[in-house]
Amino acid sequence: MKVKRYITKDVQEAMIKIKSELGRDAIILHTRKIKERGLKGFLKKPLVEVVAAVDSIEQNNAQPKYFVNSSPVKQNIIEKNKSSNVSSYDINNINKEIDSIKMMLSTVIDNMNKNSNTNNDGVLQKYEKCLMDKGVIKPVSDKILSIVRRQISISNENDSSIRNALKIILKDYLGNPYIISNNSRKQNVIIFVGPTGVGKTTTLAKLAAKQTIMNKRSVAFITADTYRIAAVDQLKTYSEILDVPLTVIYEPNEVKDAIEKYSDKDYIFIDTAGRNHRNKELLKEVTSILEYVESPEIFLLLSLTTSYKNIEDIIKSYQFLDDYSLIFTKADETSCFGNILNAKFITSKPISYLTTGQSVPDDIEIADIDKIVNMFVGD
Ligand SMILES: Nc1nc2c(ncn2[C@@H]2O[C@H](COP(=O)(O)OP(=O)(O)OP(=O)(O)O)[C@@H](O)[C@H]2O)c(=O)[nH]1
Ligand SMILES: [Mg+2]
Repeated sequence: MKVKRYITKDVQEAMIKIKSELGRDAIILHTRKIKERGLKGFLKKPLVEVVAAVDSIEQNNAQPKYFVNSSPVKQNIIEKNKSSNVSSYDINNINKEIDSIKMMLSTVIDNMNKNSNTNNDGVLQKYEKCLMDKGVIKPVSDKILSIVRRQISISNENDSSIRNALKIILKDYLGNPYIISNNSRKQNVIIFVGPTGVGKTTTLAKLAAKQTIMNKRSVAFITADTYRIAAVDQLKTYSEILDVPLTVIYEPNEVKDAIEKYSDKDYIFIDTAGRNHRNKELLKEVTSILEYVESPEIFLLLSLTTSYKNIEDIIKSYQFLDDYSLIFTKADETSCFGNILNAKFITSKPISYLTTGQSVPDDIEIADIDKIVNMFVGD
């Protein structure tokens, strides 16, 4: 190892000398500014001291290597210097310089990350607005966007890659739709609950019609809605059109016999009276009916025209239900689909169907998750 000290007017001059004298494998061990002593030195520009080293001198036209690397190289130099005449003072200085370069590099990387996150944040804010304009509440959009933020890389992502990440996350968040079971070996008992006028009876008729007309399955209706005179008539009309038997029950315990009566049917659809969700006594009726039904599939219906506050209250009032799926009605009457994400956030229950009009049986579709995601962040 040859170590040489150069004192020149600037670093460039030192490099030229090092290059010509020590060759391209030379490493810079140390640089500092120095001033000549006395008045002369005070008046003159400072000089530069550069200490360079090389294992063996090579061709003169070679480039010197700058020593700005991390620990393995540092270790390498220390190893090499063990057998050389570089003093421990020089090695300490090298270590200090490496540590300060490392600090500088990490500051530069931090700043790069900050800049790219700021750029990503601009795009994310746009999508936050998109979600909130559609009625998604802040905690839900924060939750979703924080996942996006974690998943996109530190580099400056473009709009379409952020949107794709958001789509994947929304899809994952919404999960797979739950559709009424198609188990031909067992009887499927399906019960519809929800607030007044949400579309329970109409939705029941739509789903029953699909089973009987399209799937050629046998169906029966039970209604516990004797609260309004017209309610029985409404379901009776559908039962006649679809040629499906109907039993009206006046007390919850009567549901047991009615189910037994239809033991030969593939599907039994049970309609319940729409109840003011703020009246807990009235809601108990649903609990009582459920006591007599063995493993029913329960659907809670929510209208997409309902405000978030009311959706939240409705969901809370049906907390007594263990397991259910969500049907969103009246999707045709709004462009605010935020409550789909909000309801999912509060309940974590599967989404089943969306109803899209008054027409029986056509205006219903299985929740198409891709379509829902596109409603929020479509192209
Ligand atoms: N626009 C629109 N109207 C709907 C939809 N579903 C149901 N309706 C209408 O909403 C009104 C109430 O529907 P019902 O099926 O009687 O609602 P319900 O929940 O059974 O009502 P109650 O039994 O009184 O609690 C009717 O006029 C339906 O035609 C839908 O998807 N879109
Ligand atoms: Mg009804």
